[in-house]
Amino acid sequence: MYNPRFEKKAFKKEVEHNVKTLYRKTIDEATPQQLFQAVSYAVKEVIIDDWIATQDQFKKDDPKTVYYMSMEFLMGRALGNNLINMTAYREVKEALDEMGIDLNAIEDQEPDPALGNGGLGRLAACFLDSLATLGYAAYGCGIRYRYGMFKQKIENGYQVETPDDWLKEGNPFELRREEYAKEVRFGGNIRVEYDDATNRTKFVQENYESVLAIPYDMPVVGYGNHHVNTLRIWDAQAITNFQLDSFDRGDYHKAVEQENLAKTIVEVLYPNDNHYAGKELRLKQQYFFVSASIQAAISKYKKSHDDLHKLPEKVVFQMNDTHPTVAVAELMRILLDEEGLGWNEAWDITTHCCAYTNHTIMAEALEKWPIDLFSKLLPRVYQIIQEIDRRFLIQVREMYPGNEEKVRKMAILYNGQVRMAHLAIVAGFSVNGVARLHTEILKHQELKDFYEMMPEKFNNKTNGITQRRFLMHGNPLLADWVTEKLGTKNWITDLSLMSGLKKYADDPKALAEFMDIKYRNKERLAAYILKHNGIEVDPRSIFDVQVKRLHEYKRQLLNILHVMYLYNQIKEHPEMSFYPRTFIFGAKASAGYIRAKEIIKLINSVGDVVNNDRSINGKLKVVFIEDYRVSNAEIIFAAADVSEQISTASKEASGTGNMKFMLNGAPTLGTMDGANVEIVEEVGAENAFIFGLSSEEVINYENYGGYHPQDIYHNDQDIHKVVDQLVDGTYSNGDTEMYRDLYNSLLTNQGGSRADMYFILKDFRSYAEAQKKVEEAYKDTEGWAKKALLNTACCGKFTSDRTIQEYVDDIWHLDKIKVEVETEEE
Ligand code: 73E
Repeated sequence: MYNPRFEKKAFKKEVEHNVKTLYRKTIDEATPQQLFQAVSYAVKEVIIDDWIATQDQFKKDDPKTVYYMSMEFLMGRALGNNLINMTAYREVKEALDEMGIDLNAIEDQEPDPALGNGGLGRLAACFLDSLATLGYAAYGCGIRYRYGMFKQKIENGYQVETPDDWLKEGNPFELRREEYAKEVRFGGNIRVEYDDATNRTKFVQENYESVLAIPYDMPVVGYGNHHVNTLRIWDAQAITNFQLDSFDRGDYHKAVEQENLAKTIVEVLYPNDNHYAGKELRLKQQYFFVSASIQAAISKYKKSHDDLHKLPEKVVFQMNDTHPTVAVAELMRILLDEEGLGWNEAWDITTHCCAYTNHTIMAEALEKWPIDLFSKLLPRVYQIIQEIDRRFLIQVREMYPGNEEKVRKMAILYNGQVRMAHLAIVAGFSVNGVARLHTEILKHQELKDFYEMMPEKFNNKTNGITQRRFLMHGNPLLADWVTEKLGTKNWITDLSLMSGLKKYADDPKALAEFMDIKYRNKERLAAYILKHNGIEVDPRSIFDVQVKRLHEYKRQLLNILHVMYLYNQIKEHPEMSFYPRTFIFGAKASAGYIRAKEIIKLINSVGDVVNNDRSINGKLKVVFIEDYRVSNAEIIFAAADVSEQISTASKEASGTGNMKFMLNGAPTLGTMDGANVEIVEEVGAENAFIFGLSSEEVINYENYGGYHPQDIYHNDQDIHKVVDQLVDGTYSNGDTEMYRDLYNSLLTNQGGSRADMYFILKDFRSYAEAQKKVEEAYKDTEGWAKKALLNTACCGKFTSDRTIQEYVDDIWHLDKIKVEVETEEE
């Protein structure tokens, strides 16, 4: 047994006790939410012991620690995941059953912590899970947003956003750690002083505003190893509390301002995925959590070490995209101004502590802060960046004498802007992409100049996902089947073992079992859809799924145009054989992204028409799942037959949803983009459906002025018809303007952007053919089962455990920890 405190009798008693002391109620009287709280506190009790044991072990072993700095951690619900990782899920489920409590219903009471937008934030969460499971010392460093990703409602086909008040009932798993608060300063001016005693120039920030950063710690439980790391997210509080004496001193205005600053800074997650909005508040958020986290890391280090020069032996800061890149300048500032080191020493330490991950080449996502905004908000940090840039450009000129074009292309400060990616590359000792293709594009296109100058920094780390959440928790039926077939549970921490399933690819009984599990998961999703959408879908139909953020480059528009084409086909040829299909979408659009919202409306409109057309006998259904998030994602992946990964080649750096589908036995229908390339390599081209332009072709078109979608529109009657249906009222009750913008975006150049810049019409035929192959393949029941099973069997590479081990081996060089706890035999 993992821990005697999960022994049924003891656990039940603990839950009863919690209901009593928290709410003065009995189990029968408690509401589901109160039961959730009581159960969570009982679980937390056990976690805390392991958490303490882990921290004690850290003190003994003094391991090197990674600080994973990220604006986003899309953790998803904690209760079920913690139980799984403590190997107590079953016992607790049974204990609660005996009390007449349904664990699933209790889990549903937990708000989904959604402190992230999409892939980037979820990757951070998977990484924390793997770091703890592999036994490495790690902190996640981020922001405790008061409101996370908005909740999405669909009203009359349109997306409506409502605030995500995730903390309203209290978060049972967090600990407020007032005693580790740090001050963070903004604005003001820098006074330069000469200190005769030390012979040094001193930089003193004056007239600044400041806030107090208060850490909240959340446990990150490793699987079955008693290892508990910490996700430390920062809340903001005013330093000068709103006191009368400051009013008397005439500081009333400042007191109010600081109150406001503290309140606004952590108020809300910016809901933009793959997009830079350039808002001052966003930069405040970045500096706020970065400064607090680095201060905390340095104070911790100094408690048991006295030589800051050796900081890189114990500490590494991994920057999750450029969002936390002020970290390099902040670390320099602390070393220079607070610790009194010289520039060269400080630079040597910084450039051995900081590493950078690039997640996107989308131009609109590049962070380029206006210098006037930046220097006003962070005057000292800005001075330091100027000096970093000055010294870097000397190197560039040395290496490329007379080549001022290089200087312009590579400078950190250029054209009135601070280019954060350049700062991250210059100051980081490692620059990595997130899939092989993406890293190659970085090296040879986007970051070519930097790669030529410092090739040793560049490396690839193909993303991964945690099988603990996305198979064990999300798909218990398949998880149990895998354990039975492999004869071991070891795949839970060693996903390469999944290859042992390959031998069942020709075993009719195993294939039938596999597809039966898929069917039961489809029934579960069908029930969810009926409950939430009021739409009846047939679990025998092909569940064709595209769930991810809504973005033009992800091409949900291609998918829905193809649905419109299929509908036309069925209407025009009612006798044609057609295997019933359910197209399932789930996607949030950033609140200000108008075109993305039009696409959501279009999907819902097509659904309305198609789902209500009795003449097609239910052959086609279109479902838009509201409020796509981690908790319903788990149910969706488990039930998918087809995984739509159809981004314009070169645009999706990796994708991670693709891996979750694969793990759950859904073949990929996709382009040769991001990690799809490696998925196909692992599973074999015969077990995927690949279509469309290659990344090279796309990049070539882009470099030579695009292509002419009008040619396709005029020459292909099916495409012509579908595109026209955007403006002939078919899906808009006769309104010819509702989708005019989408129509125009496909056919005409507009301002800065080219017609059909995501190559939707260009790839349409090839996509439709691949879809036809999916249908043919699905009709062959056993052939399909084999493909599906092989996807699960070949997914071993895509565990975040593998990714994290590569980060450790090549970048972080962390020490493994073994947490010793006294328990009975496990
Ligand atoms: O391809 C995905 C990738 O799998 C990429 O688009 C995403 O990161 C995932 C994890 O590596 C991503 N998100 C962002 N940039 N890349 C981003 C940019 C700005 C704000 C929020 C998110």
